[in-house]
Amino acid sequence: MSSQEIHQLPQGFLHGFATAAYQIEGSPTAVGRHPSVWDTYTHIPPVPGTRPIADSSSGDVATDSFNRWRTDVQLLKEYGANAYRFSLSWSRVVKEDGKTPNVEGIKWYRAFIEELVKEGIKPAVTLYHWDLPQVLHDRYGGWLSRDVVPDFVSYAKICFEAFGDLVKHWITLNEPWIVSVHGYGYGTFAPGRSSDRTRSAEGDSTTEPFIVARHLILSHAYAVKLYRDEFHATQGGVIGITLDGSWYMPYDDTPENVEAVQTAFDSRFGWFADPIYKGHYPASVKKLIGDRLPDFSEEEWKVVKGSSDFFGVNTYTSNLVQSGGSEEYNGKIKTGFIRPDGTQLGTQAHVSWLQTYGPGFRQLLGYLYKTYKKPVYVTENGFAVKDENSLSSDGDDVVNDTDRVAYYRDYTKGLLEAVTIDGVDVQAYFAWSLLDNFEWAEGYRVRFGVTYVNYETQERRPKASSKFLKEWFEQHAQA
Ligand code: GBH
Repeated sequence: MSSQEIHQLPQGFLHGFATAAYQIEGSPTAVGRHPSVWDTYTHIPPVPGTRPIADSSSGDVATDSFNRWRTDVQLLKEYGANAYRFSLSWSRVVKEDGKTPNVEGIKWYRAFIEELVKEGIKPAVTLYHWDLPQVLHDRYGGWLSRDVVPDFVSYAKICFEAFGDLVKHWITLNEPWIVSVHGYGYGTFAPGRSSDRTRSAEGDSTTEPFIVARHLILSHAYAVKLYRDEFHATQGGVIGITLDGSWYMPYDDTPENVEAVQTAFDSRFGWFADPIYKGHYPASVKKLIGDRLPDFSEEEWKVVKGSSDFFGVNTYTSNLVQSGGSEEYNGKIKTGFIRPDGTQLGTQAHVSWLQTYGPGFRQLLGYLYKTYKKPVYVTENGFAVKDENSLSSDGDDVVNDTDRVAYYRDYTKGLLEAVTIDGVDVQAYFAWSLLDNFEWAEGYRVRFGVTYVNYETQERRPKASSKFLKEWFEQHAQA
């Protein structure tokens, strides 16, 4: 390989790792933090006797990153990251009234962000990664009420004021589809509302996810408006949203299955992305949800349309799509990994929803760029190795994460081809995750980290995948 052929990622490309507050911080009452809906959900099951979390755990300790943050910054340095995506805990940043700045909490984040910057690591900050202050849920139903919009905007304002001199990359919301559907449809994530009475005592899965989605979109859009009106001129950063989804391909070439692919994209991405980047809902979503899909006023549409500087995407896998599913959040399509000839897309992860398929990643990057015409930020991408959690923490097997290395080899190849061959404007890549951590409803049974965490001692051990990415960043990103 000649020297011209390496360093193909564009100047200024952000490369690093991602985490989220509730999954790593622990210390739920330190520096004036108060409960979020995830504290409540993990401690009080929505229906007595049910187990919302597979191993009955919580984020009370997690990776203890509230105390071990200097170690985490050193890991980032060691891995050659020039950026770190993490989220702020809303209930550490504001007081228990849900509004007033919490000086102690802000001071803690400020010290952390200063350390990152000092080490040459750019902070990419997510304002909301699923941890709504419980007080706002109790006061007016949280995301179910439009009252959440001014509260989110005032929280965002506190963050721009406190950290905006150092933070130049803001992500308003992480995966609003998941918040809406898992939180208020299936009831498998906090606050655990669902029509399924074996999961939840309250909720209406046929309407609530759509109402919640509307308030998420408005909260995002008005926070962006505030940033652009009052902070951008002096702080000069960018702000956008992160959506999640997969690359969808037809199971076979029947017209129904080919059409189902577009419906899959519309339901997973378009429900949020079309309003934000195009200023209208996708036709297939409108048709399917009808008048349960709440519209925006003319004034709101003006704020929503164009409210993201980039397309943030969390993506892990690809799916083969068939028509004829029953579930409307997904556009009534069926997804799978097995082709008609019986072969599967790639290596199966420990979680059922994930198989390795790098070519689909390349295709997805191209699709999002072509469809939404914004620079793409890959804000999460990663793999959970099968049975990794049953390995002994003392042995070397836990750091020899061969399937994760193979995954990253395949996906970084897809990324590079998207950039250099397809001409896709990708400007960031964050691997999920810096550390093994609290994997929501799976608890600590599922590990996504490039660093092994021994949950008894909190010892961190770099896995082979961290070394692979370090070398890949060195070879492909410009200094
Ligand atoms: C990301 O979501 C999250 O942003 C991150 O916090 C998380 O740790 C990471 O994924 C790894 O899971 O069990 O069949 O109902 C990615 C979207 C949402 C995909 C939840 C899997 C559960 C599918 N994920 N979903 S299922």
